[in-house]
Amino acid sequence: MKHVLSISAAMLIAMSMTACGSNDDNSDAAASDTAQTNTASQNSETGGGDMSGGESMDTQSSENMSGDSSASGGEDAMAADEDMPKAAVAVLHGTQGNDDVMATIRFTSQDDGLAYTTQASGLAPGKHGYHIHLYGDCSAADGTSAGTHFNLEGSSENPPADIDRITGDLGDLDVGEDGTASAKGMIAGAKLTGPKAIIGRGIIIHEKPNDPSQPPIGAAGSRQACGVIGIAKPQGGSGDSSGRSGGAM
Ligand SMILES: [Cu+2]
Repeated sequence: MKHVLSISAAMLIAMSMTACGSNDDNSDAAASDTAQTNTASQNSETGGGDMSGGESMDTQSSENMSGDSSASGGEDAMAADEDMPKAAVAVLHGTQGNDDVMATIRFTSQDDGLAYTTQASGLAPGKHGYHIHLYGDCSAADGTSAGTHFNLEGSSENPPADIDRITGDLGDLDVGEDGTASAKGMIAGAKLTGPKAIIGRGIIIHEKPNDPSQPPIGAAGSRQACGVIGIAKPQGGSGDSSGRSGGAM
């Protein structure tokens, strides 16, 4: 009994030393790192293995991070071609009150723009306008956080007064009686990278069709689904170098 008590007391002391070491981190990082390492190895002998594991992981990861950051400057300028975006995807979820709506839109790079295919479900039958919006932000329950339409030609927030087209337009989804729709299209001039990149932007499906007489927004009504465009793995075929692994999808 006495023996157990003395071990527990030793562990308590060791743990309190560790706690002090952690608190000292800010005042003298190098010195307290050394002290922590010593304390940690003592703990592991008396059963404090979890703590020593965690601390040595911390030390390693901070070393790795500093190593990466010093090397990344050169790598950024020469990103491997296989890592460059070749396809993009947006998965849309219904906004508040439209819980059944789902849609997936896939983009692939073409010489003159981006081709896209759309699959949607859970929508009311009829036509629904949908667009690329300025922000990839679906945090608002009604989708308004995605901002206005993304204008590939000039300002999105302040398009010219005489503009005669609907900006960011992906067309109208023609939804059948079963609530589903599929569509294909092309956005001329859009890219996956650079100033006209759509990756990181938002996509909104609206309750109503576009009204061509009301550019640049199209007055398609409330926002029923919202998603963010992200980099996608290329899907087989069409000459991409990673086609050999496309079968895994
Ligand atoms: Cu829209």
